[in-house]
Amino acid sequence: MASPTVDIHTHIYPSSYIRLLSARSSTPYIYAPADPAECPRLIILPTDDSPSLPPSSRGRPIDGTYTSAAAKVAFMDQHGISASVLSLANPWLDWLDPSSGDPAAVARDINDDLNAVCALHPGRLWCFATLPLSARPESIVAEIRRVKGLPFVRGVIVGTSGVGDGLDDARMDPLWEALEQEGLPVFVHPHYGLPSEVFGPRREESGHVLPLSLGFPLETTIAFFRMYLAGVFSRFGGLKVLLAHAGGAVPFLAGRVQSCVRHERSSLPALARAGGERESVWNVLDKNVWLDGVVYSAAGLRAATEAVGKDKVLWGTDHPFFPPVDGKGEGEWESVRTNVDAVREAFRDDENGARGVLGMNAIRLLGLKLGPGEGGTLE
Ligand code: 5CU
Repeated sequence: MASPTVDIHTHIYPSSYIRLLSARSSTPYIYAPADPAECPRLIILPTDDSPSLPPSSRGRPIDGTYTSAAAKVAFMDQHGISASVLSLANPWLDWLDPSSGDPAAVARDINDDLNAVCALHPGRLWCFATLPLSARPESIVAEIRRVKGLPFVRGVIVGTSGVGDGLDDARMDPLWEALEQEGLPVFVHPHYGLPSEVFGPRREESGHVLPLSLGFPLETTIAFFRMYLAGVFSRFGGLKVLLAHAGGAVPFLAGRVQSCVRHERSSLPALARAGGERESVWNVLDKNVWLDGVVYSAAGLRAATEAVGKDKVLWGTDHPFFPPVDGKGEGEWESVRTNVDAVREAFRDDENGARGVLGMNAIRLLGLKLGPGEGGTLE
């Protein structure tokens, strides 16, 4: 039997979330054109809502690939994907204003919705829950405890803003504690990118290329190293984080961060007073970090594997983003093929390593029990 293929990075907007965005008119929102023959538009990134464009051209068309479990499973069948771990796509609930509703109740609806979607395809679909990060800390922790009991939830997804000031904020500690206690891995995913000015005065000429290819992964990179510097992984030694897009530049820059930490004059006296050494970046990568394989190159995958170990890199697609550029979804998606080929090339002489990245590592990390016959056929 072929080895199973598991997609760890695949998004969906369940109906409860679509209702929320459809009721809004500022980012994030869904624009419904007056002509019902036209596709509604999903406007989630700040750069999506440019006043220079008519609303009917802003963002991207949102079709069933973003919202429907049947479309997800059709995509999986088309690509030989045995199982998928669904997550709500950005910007999650980060933007919810607690003064105009109860974020915890909204998160409960979305997580129940996600769990129900997975229940339609047992043995093929699981999910990462979303957290009501603008709710009171007790409510966020209560939702972490509650989703642990939902049969298809295998972790949570968070953006990099945390409860407002980033994932290194001490106010995140009760959340890390609960996630560590419940054994729920945390999928850290970007949304905010970098300030647009860093991309220079001609940035508009290349559209979303710089924010998506560099802004997103560098956002994740910075979020992770801020967590490291704040000692999150020393305080919560059992915390498991899965970093999106192979951790961005984390594998490449870990050594430099480690060196700068060793030489940072301002922290040397404090460390000496504390009688010790800061835990090394490499130790944290070894014990706390998993990376997805959504990096589109063998070179990137090799770096990811070097940084965290070949049993801790997990393949994914980023579906429904990056669809075929010809607008036809029926054939194989080039973005999927590129990520499969990267595994094949990086693990040319290591069939077991390839099997691990393509599926077995996810099965092990998340305790997935695939249905009979779900061997997968991705080659
Ligand atoms: O293309 C995009 O905008 C995105 C996005 O917003 N989120 C994501 O996960 N991938 C691509």
